[in-house]
Amino acid sequence: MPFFQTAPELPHPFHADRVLKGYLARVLPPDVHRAIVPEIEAMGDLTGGELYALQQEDRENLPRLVQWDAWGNRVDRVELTPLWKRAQRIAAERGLVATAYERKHGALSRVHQFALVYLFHPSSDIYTCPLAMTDGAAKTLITHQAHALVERALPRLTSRDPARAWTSGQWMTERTGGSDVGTSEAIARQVNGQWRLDGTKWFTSAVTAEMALTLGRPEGSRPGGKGLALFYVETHDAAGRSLIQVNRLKDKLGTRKLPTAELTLDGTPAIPVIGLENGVKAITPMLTITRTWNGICAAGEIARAIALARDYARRRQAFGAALSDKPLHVETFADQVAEAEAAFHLAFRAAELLGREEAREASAAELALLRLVTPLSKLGTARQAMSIVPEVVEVFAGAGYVEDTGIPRLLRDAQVLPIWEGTTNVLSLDALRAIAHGGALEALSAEVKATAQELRSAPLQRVGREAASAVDHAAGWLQERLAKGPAALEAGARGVALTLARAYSASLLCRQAQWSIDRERDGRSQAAAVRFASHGLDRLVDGDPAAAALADDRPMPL
Ligand code: MFK
Repeated sequence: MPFFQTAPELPHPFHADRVLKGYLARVLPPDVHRAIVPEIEAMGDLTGGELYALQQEDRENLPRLVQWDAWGNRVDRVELTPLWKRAQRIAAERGLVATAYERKHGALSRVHQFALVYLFHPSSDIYTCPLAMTDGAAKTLITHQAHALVERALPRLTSRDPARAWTSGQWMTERTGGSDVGTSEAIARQVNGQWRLDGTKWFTSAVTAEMALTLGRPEGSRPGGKGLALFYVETHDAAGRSLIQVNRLKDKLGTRKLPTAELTLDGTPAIPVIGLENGVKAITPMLTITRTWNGICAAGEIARAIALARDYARRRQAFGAALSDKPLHVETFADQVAEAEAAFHLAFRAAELLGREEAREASAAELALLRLVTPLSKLGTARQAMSIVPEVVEVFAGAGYVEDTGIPRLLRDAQVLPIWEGTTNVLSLDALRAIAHGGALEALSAEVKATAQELRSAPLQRVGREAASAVDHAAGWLQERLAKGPAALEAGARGVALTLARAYSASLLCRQAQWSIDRERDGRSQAAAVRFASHGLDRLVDGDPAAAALADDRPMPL
């Protein structure tokens, strides 16, 4: 009988997820836990069963842009993959956006919502992108009290009825790039009292959305982000005709089921959301939401990668034993598991704080903390996905490099996480912006120190102290760099952001680990905390005068 390797089997995404179950058991009061967990468990049934199977079957399908109908009419219709069509229904019916706005569980409603999203994401072929945008659009319209738009769009954006539900797009990126959005060139003109947009949006979220939030510069306005205005756009008129031209779908490295488009606005009707200036600032509520989704989705994708690799390692026989019994595999894989557990807690802490803000239960310190934890969670978890997922692919070795195992998708889809919604460097600068507002670093430091005080297990106490000392080091470093000027500060921004992200993750993981020791008599979270800290929390780097010579290959006299 010739040898055939056994394929990995996905364990139940909820039942097999010790980290998610333990977290929910700790943070949810018993009545909320009883109410929510069956729903989350059911999402696990779906995402590990029907959706996962469909994802494998659907592997080679791609969305298709149909620009013209048989009679020469420009239609710009996108034909979706079967999984996306199914995901549309599930997302509405299971309230993946609605849960946050129904707010059945007060400040814990975001934890409720994001536990569902965390399980849904890895089997959704990135249907979470339009959902994140939809959530961000709802939040932005509410924040700006754009009453007429809230009345028109919110019931759709938060509907549980698939026939009524809308998704929103976010069109920020132009040919000038997705980071320095203030350079956007789209022009807004008022014609007979109606605002209209002209320009090219170069990299949009899913173009299947019924509406979008976008930026345009009212004619004659000043340059930069302050001269832009935030607009609400619907993509079709009442007769169903497209109000935008879809030039092409992007041919991307990953997220290939997601119909990201390049489009032209040619007199597209638009409604200002809040005034006619400060558009960049006006769209930031959307960024807060989509960055939180990014962190949760990174944690979900990492969990999927770990679950598949763990299962495979138990099946794979090599050199006379299962891979899961090989000491070197065990060492290297445990490193990834520890990083994954830390990433989970950072992502969910952002969700907790957001929920507290929305339920108006957040203190001033928590509000400042939310502003900092949002970029930290986005950038920290995205970088962790980029280190963990390639290691997981390596566990599968050659099989992980072969498309029909489904493993390469994990790698491709992870690579987007540190890119969209702000790169690691852009978000590191955003973290400095958050710190400059005041109160955020102080709140983070106070929380990390309070946690360190509460820990009773000696190994956790050591990690707790290390986290506190990394935060102190970052705070001292910032003071010192402030005195040296903006270039010195900017050069070290990533080091500061990663240090804070890692130290805060370690502290959050310690809190969970102490609970797990006390309540579950389980040492795995403690082991994860110790191992995570052993990878180093402090990522601060001293300025290197040779950096420009190396980066730009300039001559460097000795
Ligand atoms: C699962 C997830 C799915 C995701 C799918 C994504 C598909 C879509 C594809 C894309 O479009 S990806 C590209 C997304 N682009 C970004 O996320 C933007 C990245 N760039 C930034 O975030 C820059 O930092 C920023 C554009 C905001 C910088 O622009 P400016 O004009 O230099 O901003 P400035 O002057 O620093 O800030 C303007 C105001 O906004 C300031 O307030 P004040 O005027 O009161 O001083 C800032 O404090 C405020 N602000 C900036 N960032 C903020 C913020 N406020 C709150 N939160 C923030 N994050």
